[in-house]
Amino acid sequence: MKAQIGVVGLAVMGQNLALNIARKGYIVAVYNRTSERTKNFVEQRVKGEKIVAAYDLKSFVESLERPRKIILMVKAGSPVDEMIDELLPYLQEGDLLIDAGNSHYEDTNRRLERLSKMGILFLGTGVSGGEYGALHGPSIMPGGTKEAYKLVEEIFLKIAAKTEDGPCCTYVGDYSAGHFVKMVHNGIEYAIMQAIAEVYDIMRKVLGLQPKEIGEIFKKWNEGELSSFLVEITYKIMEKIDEETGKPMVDVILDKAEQKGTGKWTVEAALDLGVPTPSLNLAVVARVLSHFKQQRMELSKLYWQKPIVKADKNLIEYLEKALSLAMFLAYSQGLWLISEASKAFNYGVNLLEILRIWKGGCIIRAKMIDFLREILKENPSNVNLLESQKTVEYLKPRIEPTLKVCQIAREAQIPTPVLNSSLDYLFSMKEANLPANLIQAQRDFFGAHTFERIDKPGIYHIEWQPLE
Ligand code: NBP
Repeated sequence: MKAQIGVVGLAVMGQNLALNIARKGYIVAVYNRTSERTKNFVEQRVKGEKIVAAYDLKSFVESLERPRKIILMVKAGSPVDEMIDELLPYLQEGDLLIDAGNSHYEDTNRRLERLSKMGILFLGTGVSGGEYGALHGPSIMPGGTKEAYKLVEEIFLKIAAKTEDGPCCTYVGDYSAGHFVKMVHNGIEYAIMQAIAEVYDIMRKVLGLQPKEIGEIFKKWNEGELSSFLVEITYKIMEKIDEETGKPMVDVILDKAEQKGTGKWTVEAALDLGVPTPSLNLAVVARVLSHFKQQRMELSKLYWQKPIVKADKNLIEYLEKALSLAMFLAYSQGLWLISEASKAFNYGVNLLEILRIWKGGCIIRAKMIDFLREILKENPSNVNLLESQKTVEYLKPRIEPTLKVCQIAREAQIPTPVLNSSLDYLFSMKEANLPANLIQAQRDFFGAHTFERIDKPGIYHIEWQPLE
């Protein structure tokens, strides 16, 4: 019997995805560039699942039923192109390639165009949930043609995470919609992670709490409105002890945050499309800045001064509110970006569906998503969630506590880029009069860039000073 689907790339994601599919009753063919990895996988992890290992691409492709369905789970970037080039000689019209890695959406468009000319179907598919999700149920975001999606819909729905609102997989939209949405998912993830880290930092430096105590607070928060995967793993991280030193694990980890690109791409896309996503932007900047460890250590001596640490008895409560405000705004900025991209690139994305498939399996799954869906359901065309009365009622009481948190952090000289930028975003968006009038005047002064007036239509330029 032929295999019903193939997986190329057997690093953490590919292995777990292949096992997940096989455990749902499908026959899965697997291939990896380095045969050693395939061998180890089959010997160590395959236990009775119907997994057929191939050690050359020809026999891998030949082991698949037609039309062939092949999931590529290789490193994003040139490895995807190389794999496609190597597979092409063995493929036939109507076969389907699914790029399930974190590819850049523009690469996906390019690959789609190239492959469609050859009659090969292609799905740019975002998969979130890490290795655990890949094995037990990820959130799956496929984009491309509906025809291509239909070929794998049954398998995807079976392997996806399940919530009371159904499997966490939906046809996201045309072209590179799947990879765009996954990219923004990661951008939101960066912002929420950074906001949590800032809250943790304040608990340590202002309140002098130990990781175990902080873990207890996050654990409690995880039972309330902040209930989410990222808050859950945070309390588990706080509880973890390093076996070598006996210290909290978090205290032996170097404070340099890595990134693989999706956060940066989100910010680039947002700037290109003209959508303000400051919380997401600052989360990327915070990771970049963290890399200057040596400089930070030297500068900390040069600028050292005893910080004014003003604890407030309600600080924990304020922190909870500040984190919920930052989380909400990270989602709302990301959703706005997706909706603008959907218009610009003709994706046809349904934001309610995106939120539904983010309810389970993925890294940004959170109780708050139900609330976001409620807001969006009232008016699905209202892509800027800030305009909803429900949002106003939610955010208004959180402004004061967030402000208090930011003020305390300022006084203690603790950086809070995402908490601050979330507030600044809200303050800017709800400000009827921004000082952009002065920017326009400056531009016109030095570059004759013109400006509009508030009292009559038209484009104006004045002589700000004699030219001589
Ligand atoms: P990696 O991103 O670490 O990639 C390793 C895999 O790519 C191996 O199978 C490797 O084969 C293969 N590969 C490379 Br590298 N260069 C290749 C080439 N030129 N031709 C063929 N194969 C090549 O694996 P991963 O962490 O499992 O992630 C896979 C994809 O899923 C990535 O795009 C990633 O961004 C995305 N993703 C990862 C996670 C996560 O939690 N890790 C979550 C969601 C999405 P080899 O064994 O021969 O070196």
